[in-house]
Amino acid sequence: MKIGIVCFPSFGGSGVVATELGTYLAFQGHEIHFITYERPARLTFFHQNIFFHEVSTTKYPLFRYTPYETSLTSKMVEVAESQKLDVLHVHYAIPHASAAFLAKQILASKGIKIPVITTLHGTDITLVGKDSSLKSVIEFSINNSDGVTCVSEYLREETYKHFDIKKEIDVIYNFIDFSKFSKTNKEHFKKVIAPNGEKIITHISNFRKVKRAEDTIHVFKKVNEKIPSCLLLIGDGPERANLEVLCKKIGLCDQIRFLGKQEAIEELLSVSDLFILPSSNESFGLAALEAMAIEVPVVSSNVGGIPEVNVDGETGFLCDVGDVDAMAEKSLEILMNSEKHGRFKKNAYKRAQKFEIQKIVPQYLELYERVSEIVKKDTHQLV
Ligand code: GMT
Repeated sequence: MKIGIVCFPSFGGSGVVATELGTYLAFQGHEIHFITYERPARLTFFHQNIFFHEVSTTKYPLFRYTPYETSLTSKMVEVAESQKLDVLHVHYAIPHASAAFLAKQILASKGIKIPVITTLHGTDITLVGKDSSLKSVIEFSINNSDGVTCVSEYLREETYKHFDIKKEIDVIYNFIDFSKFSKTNKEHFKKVIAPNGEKIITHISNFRKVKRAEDTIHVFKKVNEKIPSCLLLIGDGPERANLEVLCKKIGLCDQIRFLGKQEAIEELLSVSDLFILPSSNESFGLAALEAMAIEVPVVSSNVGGIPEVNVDGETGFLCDVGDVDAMAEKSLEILMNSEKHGRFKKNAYKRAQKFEIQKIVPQYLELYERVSEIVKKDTHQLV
């Protein structure tokens, strides 16, 4: 198939999922056209089936706000027409789903029928989506997509709860590619980070408020009081400056390393003993799945779709949001008992296998084919 993928190109979860999906499909022989404002962060290589179409915007003194959505729509029309796309798959409702709706109408006026699939990722529904300035457009765009997917059961329920949705929503879980995410021997690296055998605790996020990365630091402080350990904070975002101040305030700058945005996440996870994800909301928790694939147990909050990924008492522990005492206690329970640690590591890996890319991506392909058939038969689509 010829598939257009629209996403945010940054390190955020939705962009990562879209890029990994497109990459896998390209290796399966499909032709993938990424349409976005920058080359996606994880698209760092050349493949003959992958094409990147940059959306460039027009700046004009009259425009107080650059009309990105309009440029994106035009680009979708141009690519769909010139490349003869079979399907457009947009990730994150805003502004991608509404732009895709307009693109579909423009294409229909030219006699071209194209199905639009929208994948909802989380904050497009649970945070941004609830904003009254966006709600009606999101609702309309979802109802007018030919196929809609959510990355967890939780997110599907939230979407039905907060919007008047007339469409059937499929749950297609996020996935993991074990050919990229598997434990590698990085003992030399571990010795540099933890020369005296300290336990390595890791947190990866975009450091937005919703991630509650400060809780990770408070949990770490309590763990470090009991066992020698160090904390790796990977990623970047609006809260980073506050976190650095917090580290100074509690006097743990030497034990906490801010590594910024990293590409070789699997290498850093390979030296990690525990992953902390204390988010106040998380529709899935892709970072937790990536850790589990590399045999790293997860101590997380118990909200959103996280319990669909991290199993309490098996692959890690689930605690109430903000309960840093419980998170520290559970972290110590894992780190201080090598038999339990080993068991949780194995369980985490086994659980991650349920989300193996080979099991999940065919569900998207099946959906593409299903909606393509329906759209082909639908005579109303042409305007
Ligand atoms: O908040 C983020 O990490 C970014 C956001 C995104 O859309 O890029 O992530 C959401 O999508 C990810 C991929 O489907 C999910 O794993 C995250 O749980 C979800 N984030 C939230 O719901 C807060």
